[in-house]
Amino acid sequence: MLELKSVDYIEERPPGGTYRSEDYRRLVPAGSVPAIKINGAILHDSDAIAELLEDLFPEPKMRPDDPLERAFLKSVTRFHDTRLEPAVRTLFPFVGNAEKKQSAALLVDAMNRHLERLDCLIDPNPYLGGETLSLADCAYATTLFMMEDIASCMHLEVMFSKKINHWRNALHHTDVVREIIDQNRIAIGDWVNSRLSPA
Ligand SMILES: N[C@@H](CCC(=O)N[C@@H](CS)C(=O)NCC(=O)O)C(=O)O
Repeated sequence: MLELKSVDYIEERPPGGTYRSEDYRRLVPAGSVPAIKINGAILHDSDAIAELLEDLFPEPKMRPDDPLERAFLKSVTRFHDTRLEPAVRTLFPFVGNAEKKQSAALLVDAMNRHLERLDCLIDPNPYLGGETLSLADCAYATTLFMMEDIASCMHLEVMFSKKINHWRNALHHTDVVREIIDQNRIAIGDWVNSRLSPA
């Protein structure tokens, strides 16, 4: 969103190198990444950060005025934050753990069931809110690629419907979004490799 809204920012790693460090907890009491320091305040959670950025930097507009449309897109973002992304995170401990492939397969199945529900929920054209990107699209952009990269390194398949694939391609064909997705994929690839062949 910072890139899409052409906001200047500096990206930093958590002090101490990890969100688990005491220094990071002192700075960000919730202890999660991402967090942002803005106008002297610290805020965690992507969704809260995205809403604030939309309020402070309204151009380009990424949240509709119509109450029902706005609430619908919020519900789609919440589906990401409370269902799909947590399902992806359950796979992380299995990367580089070949003997646990059966358990990982069950978790990928669960992830695929969430994708089926998402397919019924949304009707992107080409984005979730229509012709322009919305906050809800931002929630999904990297996750829709990360889940495939993580599953495929365990030789497991993510089942994207035609509708979701079409939307995923539209996101990847959007310049700023593609750059962020591709950077994220490189970082995920490095992490996967470090798990597959630890130094
Ligand atoms: N939906 C949250 C998820 C953030 C999240 O869980 N981040 C992970 C690292 S990628 C984390 O900080 N985990 C540590 C924790 O939550 O205590 C967001 O986007 O801010």
